[in-house]
Amino acid sequence: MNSFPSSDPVRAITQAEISSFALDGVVHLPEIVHKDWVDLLDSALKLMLREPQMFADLTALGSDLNETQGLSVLADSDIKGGRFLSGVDHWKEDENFAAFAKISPLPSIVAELMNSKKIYLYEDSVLIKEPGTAERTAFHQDLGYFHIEGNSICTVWTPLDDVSFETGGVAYLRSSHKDKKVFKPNWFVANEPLPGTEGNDLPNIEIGEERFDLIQFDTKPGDLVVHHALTLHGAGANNSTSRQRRAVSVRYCGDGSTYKIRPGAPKKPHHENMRTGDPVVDHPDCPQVWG
Ligand SMILES: O=C(O)CCC(=O)C(=O)O
Repeated sequence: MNSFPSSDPVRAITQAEISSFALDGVVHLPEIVHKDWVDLLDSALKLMLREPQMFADLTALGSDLNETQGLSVLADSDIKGGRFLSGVDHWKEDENFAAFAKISPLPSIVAELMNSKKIYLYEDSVLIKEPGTAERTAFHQDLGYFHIEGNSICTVWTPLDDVSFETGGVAYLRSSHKDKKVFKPNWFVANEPLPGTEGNDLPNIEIGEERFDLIQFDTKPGDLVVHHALTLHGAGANNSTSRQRRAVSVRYCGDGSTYKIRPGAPKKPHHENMRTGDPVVDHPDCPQVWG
C-alpha cells in the first residue's frame, strides 16, 4: 500500500483568487500543491509512457485529418519533431493518478472555488507536447465534450514542467464562461466540430490577435490553473527544442450537476446507463471525492 503526500494545500486560496475564478472563468494558483504530488505524477507518467498505446498521438490524428478529411489542422509549419500525446481516465488504472484526483488538495480547492459542498470526479487527461511539437490545441470549451451540465463544473490543469508561452501555455478567453453558451466540441487539433455534435459554432480564436482578451500564465510544477467548463481556451505549439510541456488535467463537477447526453461527444461506458436529467451522485465511474 502506497502512502501519499498530504491532502492539504501548501497555502490557503485567497479571496482575490476566488473572485478571479468567478469573474474571468479561470484562475492561476501559484505554489499551491506540494511538489511531492508532482513527483508522484511525474514517475507514474514516465512508467505509463513505456506503454505508448495508452496514449492517443494527436500529431498522427492531425495528419490523418489532413489527408482523409481535408481539415485544416492547426500546426506551426516551421516547427518539427515532437508529438502531441493525450490520454484519458488514467485514474481508473493507476493508483497514483487515482490518489491525485481523489485525495490530493484538488477536491478541496475546487470545492472552495466553485462554492460547492460536494465534488465528483469526471475524468483526468494527460496532455504532452514534446519539444518541437508543431500542433496547436484548437480553441474549445470543455462542457461540449462532457455528458453533464450545471454551473459547478471545472478543469484543473496541473503542469509537470515549467510552462511558458514558448512551450505552449494554455490561453483562456477572459469571462467567456459568462455567456453561458455551449459550443460544439472540435477535433482538438483542428477547429472543425466533431461530427454529429450539437451546440453553437466555435469562434475562430488565434493567440496573439488583439481583439481577443486572452489570459495566459507562466506556470511551474506545484501551480494549478483552474478553469470553468464554459471558458474557451486553446494553446500554441511547443517551440522549444529541449523543453517538454506535460500537464495533467483533472475535471470535476459539483452541486446541482446532472447528466446530459450530448450527441456525437465521446461517451464513457457508464454514460450508456444514464439519462439526461439524472442527478450526478456517487458512482464508481464518477466518484464523490469531497463532501
Ligand atoms: O494542454 C492543452 O494543450 C489543452 C488543455 C485543455 O484543453 C484542457 O485541459 O481542458
